[in-house]
Amino acid sequence: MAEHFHVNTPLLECMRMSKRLGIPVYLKMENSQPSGSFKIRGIGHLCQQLARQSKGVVCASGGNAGVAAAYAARKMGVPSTIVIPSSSPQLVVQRLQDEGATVKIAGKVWDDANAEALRLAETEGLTYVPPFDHPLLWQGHSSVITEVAASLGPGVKPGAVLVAVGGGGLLCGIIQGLKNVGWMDVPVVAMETVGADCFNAALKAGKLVTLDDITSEAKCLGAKTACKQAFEYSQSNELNIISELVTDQQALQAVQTFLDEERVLVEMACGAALAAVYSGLIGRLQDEGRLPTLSGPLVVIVCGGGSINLEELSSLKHKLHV
Ligand code: PLV
Repeated sequence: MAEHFHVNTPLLECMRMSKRLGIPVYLKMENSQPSGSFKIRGIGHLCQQLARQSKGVVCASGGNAGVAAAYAARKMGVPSTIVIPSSSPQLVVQRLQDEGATVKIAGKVWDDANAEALRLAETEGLTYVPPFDHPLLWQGHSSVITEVAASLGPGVKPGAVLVAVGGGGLLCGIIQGLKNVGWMDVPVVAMETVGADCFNAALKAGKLVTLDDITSEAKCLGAKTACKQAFEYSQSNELNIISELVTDQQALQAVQTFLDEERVLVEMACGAALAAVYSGLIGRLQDEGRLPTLSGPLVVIVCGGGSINLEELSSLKHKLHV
């Protein structure tokens, strides 16, 4: 068996974004992972640690965690059951089935699907694979920063890292990675969409909060409650985590600009991070002094996502009037 399931992804200099911002911008291309998103880093690691002897894994997912779990399970010769909410697009079902997963649809949003996955783990004796809240996931995700450090080479440190937040698993992995390579002082800009903003809401409230509903179309950011570790990091004086929101329209516009300029199609969850560049937010944060003048390149985690194709893109454009 391969040592791990993820691949070492390219770190690409992005001339168009660099020109826009007037600073070097690098793209960490997690969309090119075998499962289509960064999720395979953490989930692959967790499955290798916890599911080798398993009679089956079960994962609740907006889409990408499920594809990663199904991919890892297939490679390990273990059956997988993936529970998704009815809000996930139909194309996700097909992708999961292509990976050999048994797909169940439960509830309207991820939290509903998760309740069903936990029930199945209990009643059927399956190994539960959490999509964002587990130290093994964060450890797996942290490899993204180790790779960035290796690609940038000695003496080059990012000015900031730009990342999307759903339940906060990727954010925790990034922070862990920054700690591992001694880059604790690098600010992290953590992006969500309005209506899938559990992390931002927690920061505003000064404690974890559970959203009433997910009203954003960025369904893969749609956890109602952020993980505790992400919130705790946000409260640490040693770290600089800047939480910001964009609208669904801005996230979708960013998906389209990225497709047009970089010829890569990503889903809205990733568009939320890209929108920080295209909407001028990064520049604004610098003008307001909330983000220090960047002493190194901006590293954008292109988290990817498979819940999109041309049909889904045009349906989202129609729905959001973009
Ligand atoms: N998506 C999770 C949680 O959904 C899932 O089940 O796939 N970018 C993409 C493309 C994602 O798929 C996700 C998470 C994120 C960003 C955010 O990552 P997180 O949850 O670790 O903050 C409800």
